[in-house]
Amino acid sequence: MEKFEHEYGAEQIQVLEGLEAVRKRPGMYIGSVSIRGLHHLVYEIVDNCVDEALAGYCTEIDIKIEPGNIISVQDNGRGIPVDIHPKTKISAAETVYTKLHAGGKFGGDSGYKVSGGLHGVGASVVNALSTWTEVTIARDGGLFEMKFEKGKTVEPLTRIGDSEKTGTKVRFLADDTIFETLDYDYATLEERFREIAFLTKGLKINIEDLREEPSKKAEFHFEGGLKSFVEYLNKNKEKIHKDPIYIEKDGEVPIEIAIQYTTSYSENILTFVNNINTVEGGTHLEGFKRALTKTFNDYAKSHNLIKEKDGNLQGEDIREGITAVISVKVKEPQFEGQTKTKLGNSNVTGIVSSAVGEALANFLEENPSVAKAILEKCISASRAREAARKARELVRRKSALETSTLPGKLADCSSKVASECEVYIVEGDSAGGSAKQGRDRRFQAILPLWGKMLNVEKSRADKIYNNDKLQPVILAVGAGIGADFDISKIRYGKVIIMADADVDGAHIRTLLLTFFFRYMRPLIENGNVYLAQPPLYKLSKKGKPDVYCYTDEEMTKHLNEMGRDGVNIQRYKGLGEMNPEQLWETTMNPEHRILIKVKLEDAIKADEIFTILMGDDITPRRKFIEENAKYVKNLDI
Ligand code: 28G
Repeated sequence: MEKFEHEYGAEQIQVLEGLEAVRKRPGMYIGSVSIRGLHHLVYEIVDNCVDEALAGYCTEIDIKIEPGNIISVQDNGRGIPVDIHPKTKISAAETVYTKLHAGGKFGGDSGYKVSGGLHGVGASVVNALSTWTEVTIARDGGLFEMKFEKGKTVEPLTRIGDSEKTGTKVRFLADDTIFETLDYDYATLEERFREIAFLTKGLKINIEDLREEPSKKAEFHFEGGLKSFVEYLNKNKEKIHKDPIYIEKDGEVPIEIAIQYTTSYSENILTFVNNINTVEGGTHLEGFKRALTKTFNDYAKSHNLIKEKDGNLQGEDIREGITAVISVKVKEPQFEGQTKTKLGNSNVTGIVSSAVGEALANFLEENPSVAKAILEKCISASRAREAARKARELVRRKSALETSTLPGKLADCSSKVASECEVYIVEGDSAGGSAKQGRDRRFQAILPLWGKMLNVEKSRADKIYNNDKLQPVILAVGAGIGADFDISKIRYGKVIIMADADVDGAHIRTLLLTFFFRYMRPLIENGNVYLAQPPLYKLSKKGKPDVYCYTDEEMTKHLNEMGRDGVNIQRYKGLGEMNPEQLWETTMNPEHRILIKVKLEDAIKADEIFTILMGDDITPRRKFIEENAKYVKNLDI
């Protein structure tokens, strides 16, 4: 109780500061004033609806992006209390919207409001950062409204009519003098609300973007909760067992987990604490992994699926092909790590571990055929890991013995200062030849790629090491792969994929991005991977310098400027059509070239496309090709 009093006092001091502090330093409250911060305003308001749902009173949320970037959020909960505080003479609802932290860390009913981090700063922060806000509440038989401008009350809570219903509706216009942009990204919001709907079983979330006709909209409602989430993540993958394994346990730390194994070789475990994606993992993930490893090993031994003398299956073997979502609710979460997305509460490890251990052991006993199928995969993963280790040692031994372990086809640059060096990965020998002649050899290296395409989707690490197409890439980059990848060893600051703008080019790009994503992810996260952008057209006219165009729009623009008559349009079909000088001028010269830095999202997209194109499941592949047939044709002119 004493602690409560003390901290309440500290809160009050902040209240004195008022919402001006929020407008002065918005970044402190919502992270940034970029589009991310803007989206946070919406999440903040929707979080309040979700809390009301978790408390058991709200079943449906409507979110609208109205023309003019006005956000409207409505729930069918109890409605924010409208009673007037006898001392302050201010309604509870107005207090929530005008006082920093009101209803936050210590007030929340559901008890799972988040302290620290970016969430849970409260509706008052949204109000402070909005040009205007209006709140409508249906409750106690009445309909009430209140209005604010830049966080200041312009109309205190007023009864404007009667209502049989209950609920809260909030509309706000974010302040364009504070945010860099008000242009909400519908896809980003939609994805987050889908996620929240998965995480909040039974809650219906509707989102509609009315800024353009026809409007975009989506409705999310998952009675299966995380089971539906895992099915969604695995929709294009080949499953090893039909129904996800589902674990739900209430208690001091409520836990919900769903697991489903696929034939893929990667591990995909998402973790959430109080609906926040804990990207850096933490104690809940540790507890989960610990139980998974122990339970499968115990089962495998007691059912004679592995021999005592072979030792244990490693955690990574047991996680190969796993898709899992872990969601825990923690009363006072401690977030650690660089991005404050790592759960620190140490008691959570044991709680999750024992809940998972118990439930999983039961599941395996009751579903022996599923247990066997999963363990067969784990055992072959373990064999492959052993083979990969041998292959890796071979590569290492080679590098110790040979003076140069660089691939034969690599035309290296003379500088050895990685930060200033670049390697162009080029498909095909003819383009490779032009690139070699056209480059600035002081800092530009060329690695031509040829040989048969490896299907990373169907390959384990041992095959990757020995693949004739990818091994040169691994050796040239010089930093290993997978768990051994060491970014400090990279030999080039820029790894540039240079491919044609056609189907084959798209194929090699997808392959390389997928490979980097799965085996050299830090390279992408660190911003070292780029796509070269060769021109699509050359316009030439007597007496004028040639003009290179990189898009159709650019071409039309320049064509008009040059007065169309007598202009010769050359369309480049491939890199091989350019002579070395042209390739240097248009695509490799740092002064003129256009490089696109690959973001993690791009790689995730590539990985998804790759799964569809290369995976065993034919239906999504056919669907993808049908849906993209037009695009592919365009690329292939
Ligand atoms: C539509 C957009 C955003 C909300 C509620 C409902 C209650 C509430 C909200 O109470 C103050 C502090 C702790 C109880 C709680 C209603 C209890 C009883 C509520 C929302 C009072 C906040 N009746 N619905 N806040 N608590 N929806 N939607 O903001 O003691 S906020």
